[in-house]
Formats: sequence, structure tokens, C-alpha cells
Amino acid sequence: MSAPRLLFSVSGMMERAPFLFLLLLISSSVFPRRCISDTVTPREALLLRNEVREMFYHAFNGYMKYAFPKDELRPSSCEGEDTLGSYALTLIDSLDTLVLLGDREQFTCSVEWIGKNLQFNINKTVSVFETTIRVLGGLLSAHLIASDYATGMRIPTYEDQLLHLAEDLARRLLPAFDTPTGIPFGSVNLLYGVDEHESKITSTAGGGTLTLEFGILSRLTNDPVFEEVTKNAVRGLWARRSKLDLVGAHINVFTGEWTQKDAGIGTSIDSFYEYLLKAYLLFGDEEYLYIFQEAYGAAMHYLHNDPWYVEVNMDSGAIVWPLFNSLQAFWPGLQVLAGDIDPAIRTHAAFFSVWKRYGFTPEGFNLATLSVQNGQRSYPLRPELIESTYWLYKATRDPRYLDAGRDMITSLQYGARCPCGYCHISDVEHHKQEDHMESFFLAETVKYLWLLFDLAAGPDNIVENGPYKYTFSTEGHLFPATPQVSLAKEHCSYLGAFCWSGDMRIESPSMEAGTEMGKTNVTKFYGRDGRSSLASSTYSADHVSGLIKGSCPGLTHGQKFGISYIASTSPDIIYDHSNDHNEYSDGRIHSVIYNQGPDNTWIETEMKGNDIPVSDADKPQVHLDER
Ligand code: DMJ
Repeated sequence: MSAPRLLFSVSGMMERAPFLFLLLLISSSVFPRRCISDTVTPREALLLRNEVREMFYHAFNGYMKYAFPKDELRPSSCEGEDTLGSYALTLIDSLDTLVLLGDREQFTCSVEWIGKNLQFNINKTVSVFETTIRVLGGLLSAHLIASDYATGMRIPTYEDQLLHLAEDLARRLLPAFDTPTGIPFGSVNLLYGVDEHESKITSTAGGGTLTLEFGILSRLTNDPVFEEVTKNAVRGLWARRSKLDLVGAHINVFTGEWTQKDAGIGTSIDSFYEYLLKAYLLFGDEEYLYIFQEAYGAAMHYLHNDPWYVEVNMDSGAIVWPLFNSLQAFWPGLQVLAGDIDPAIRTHAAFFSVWKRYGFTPEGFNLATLSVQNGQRSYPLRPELIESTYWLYKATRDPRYLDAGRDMITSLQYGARCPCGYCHISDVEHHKQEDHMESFFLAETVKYLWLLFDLAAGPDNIVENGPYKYTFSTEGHLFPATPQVSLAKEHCSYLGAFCWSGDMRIESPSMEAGTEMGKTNVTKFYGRDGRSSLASSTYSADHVSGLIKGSCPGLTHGQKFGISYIASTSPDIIYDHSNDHNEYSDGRIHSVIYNQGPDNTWIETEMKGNDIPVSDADKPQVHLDER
């Protein structure tokens, strides 16, 4: 990652955003730093780690005693509530935290209970995003750990029950991807597929934060369909980026039109960026790295008002929301992974100054008025700032991050602890408690705190000491880079292309049935009637979509990337575009079709919406040499 450019000159910044300049000037006096003598000693780190462990069990035991097998705990009234799908959500989300804490007994009996009792053939409409990151991710992480000696937590009696559950669940989510853009619906019914009245509007994070879990599942089951649909969703989103390389917050999954054009790194978009980089880190798939580099560069150029980030209109770059929102706080942690530490340090300090001011971060803090944004006053036990604190401590070993962690523990213990767990804070100015405890409190918030102080005390956990590298999902789930996950060959896919894999030629989804690749037939799982409306009615034999596992000789690197950023529409797809002229208005959304010519050569044909010429400058460029 190249060093960040200086984004604004002082005068330029005053012109563009005077209130931010003012904030920059005064922030150090409004939110003074701790003095150095507060530094946490190694002995204190050990005590704090133990305190976090006690926090975990206070909440986990409260959940198990009063809420399990319901999804989440009402920590004040000591009751359970079903919030997502009625499938012991908090237990699934907690599995790998139990592993980190070395609680073999609870991990084993939890895995056994889930294997015997969990079922997904239920008439529930669930969020594709939340179900993926919390449930699918929790199951896969626990499976990878429980099935492998090298994790040190293998369960001898374990027989892949969680993997089978994960596969069953993911197949029930697949109907959501049956859209003209490839971007999934936000919700799907686990029994009946997508309801005909389901909203066609989804968030960018919702559509673009599925690649890790689905990609792992493909590599574990040898069925590329999971990896494929989620990669196409990312391509579908990225193909619709603005000329500034920004994405909006909400999009119509049928027309591909942005319905909310505010670009930012927080609410509704955050983990889209996160999974671009992490999918590259876990799978080594350079396509994700390429998109990440472009997306990150644009974010740092248009959204970064050092040390803060704002929301801008994705087309014009004009600031629309001068807000810090608490979901943005994962960004410094991501920057650590990207190797861009200096801006991460400054941004973390700014975000932490908000925490210090209120004892928690509000969902929204207005950078113009320097006050809590009305309607965004709560702190629902979010992990993001703690997550970034952990990554920055890991990268720098600067004790100020331990001081920050200690402050966060103090806030949680004095402000949020309630009889059976930890309560949401409904207003950070009055510290009023609310009777909810999101499952991510145990999956992420406590996990990152524990990891922070474990690292300082002399690490004793599988992430630091084990043989595998671990990628953390956006829900904090641990994905070990086992050979099966990380060294599997990339699954290739082509829209409108033939691809040779050995002597097997895949020409269309319908041709896959009955072949060895029949498992990959996308028609199999889509729709409530088990048929794909896309595959059955919208593809012709000439321009086809094929799912092929393995390497793809015959395509250059550039060709591979060239076909990566196309809208998943082609003239042969029977879909009424008469009203979506805007979709192609910037000329960026275009299809590049590779057909096989004589002598195994490849012929490139550009298919463009509304015949808008696409200049060379508009074509995706590969900048991998910049790494
Ligand atoms: C978690 O479910 C995940 O971290 C997600 O990416 C964002 N929201 C919550 C935590 O705030």
C-alpha cells in the first residue's frame, strides 16, 4: 500500500470544510490526552485480561441461564428474546470467543448441542447479511477450529455437523442472489425463498459483505456456487461505482440504481471495504485486492478529512453529512491490515476523543456542532473502536492503546453492566440503560478487549501462538488460513465466456446439469420452486454464465479483471431496461464479452448500455504492480 497522499492543504481545507478545520484545531484542547503515567503495566494487563474474562462469563452465563436457546438476552430483565431467526444466535456467535478463552468444555458441549438441535428449515424471513456474518460465520469458524488438530481445540467426537448446518443454511440464502444485478435481496425466507413483496433495496454492506463466509464454504464443500454468487454481488456493486470510484449506501438490486447516494466508510457501507481486503488476505484472490486499492484510494481522497471521515455525494464528492458515526471506527483497524498506519493512528485518536468525552461513542457525533447527533444518541455495545484499538496496539505496541482499552472496560463496567449481562446505552449523555444485549457483544466487543490485554500480558491464544494465520470476519469470527481455505484454487467464473478447464467446456448453466459439475448448477437452489428465473428465462446459449472450478488457461490477467467489473446484464438477458437509462449514463457499466474464436483465440466484444462509447480510460486498469 503506497503512502497516503496529503489530501488537503490547510487553506484548501478551510475553504472546503471550515468547520472541520476548526474541529481539528480545537480537538486536542477539548479532548486532552491522558498523561503518560497512566500507562498499563504488564501485571495490570494480566488483571485486565482476567477482568474481561469475567465480563464475558457474566454475560455468557446470563444468556445461557435466562435466554438460551433464544437468540439474545435481555440483560436487565433476565429474559430471552428472538431477534434474528430463533436459533440460539448468541451461542453461535460466542463459539470462537470460548475457544480463545481456552474453554474447551463449554466449546465442546456447545458444538455438540448445536450439531444435534439446530435446524434451519424454519418459516423465518431473515437478513441475508446478519445471518451470514453471525450464524454462517459462527458455524464455519467453530467448524474449522473443531475439526483441526492444529488449532489445539479439535473435538475428537466432532463429525462436521456444523459444516453441514452451514451448507444447509447457505443454500437457503441462495435464492436471495437471484437478481438481475447479482446483488442479493436484503432478506430471504429460510423455507420459501424471497417473498414477492420483499424490498428490492439493499445496502452496500449487505450485498458486499458475504464473500468470506461463502468463499470458505465453497472451499470446504467443493461447490463453487457460494463463492461465485457473492463475488458476483461484489462485482455488481463495483460495476455501479461512480466516476469518483465511490459507492452509495443503498441500491435497487433489480435496476442497479442507487437509491441512497451518500458515500462513506460507516453506516450501510463499512464492511464492503473490509471484505475487499480480507477476501484478498484470506483467499489470495487479487481481484479483491485490485478493487480494494481503487475503493480505498477514493475513500481516502474524497471521504477523509484528516483525522475524520465525512459522507459525500458519490457523484459530486460534495459533503452531505459531517458526522462521525460509530460504525466508522473499524476503519483504523482495517488500515492497519492495509499497512496504512499513520492516518489510522490519527483517526483512532480523534474517535477515541469522542469516547472519552461521553464514556461511550454515540451512533452519531456531529462534527459541525461538536455534539451528539439527535436521534443517534445510543451506544449499543458496539465493538468497532475496541477492534481498532486492538489492531493498533498489535501494530505499534504503543501503551496508549492499553490506556484506551482500560478506559473502555471502565465505561462498560460502570455504565453498561446490568444484572444478567451488559445493557445497551440509550443515550451516551445520560448513560441510561436499555434492556438489550446484541450477540456481537460476546462475538466482538469482549473478544477484542480480551485479545488486547492478552497480547499485552504475553499472548496465550491460538491467534497469536497457533500455526495458522487468522482472518477476523466482520463479526469477529476467526477464520484460520488452513490449506483447504487459503490454498484452494480460485474459482473462476465468466459471464458470456467459454472457459476451458481440462477438457471440460461449460457453456451454460443448463449444460452443467448432469455433468460432474452439476453441483454447481445455480438453477438448483434459486427461487421458492427450486428453479432460477434468471437461468431459465434470461440467458441465451450465446452469452452464458459458467461456474468453473480451477484455473483458467487461455485468459490473461487483464482479461480476467476485464470481465470482472461488468453489470450482470447483457443484451441477451430478457430484462426491461427501458426505464433505467441512468444505469449506463456514466458509461462505466458495460459488459466485456469474451467469446472463443478460431484456434482457441479470445475475441473481446464490449456490450454497452445505450451504446455509450467506452473509452480506454474508462476500462478497468490493473495496478497490481503498485502493491
Ligand atoms: C456487527 O454485527 C458487525 O461488526 C457488523 O459489521 C457491523 N455491526 C455490528 C457491530 O457494530
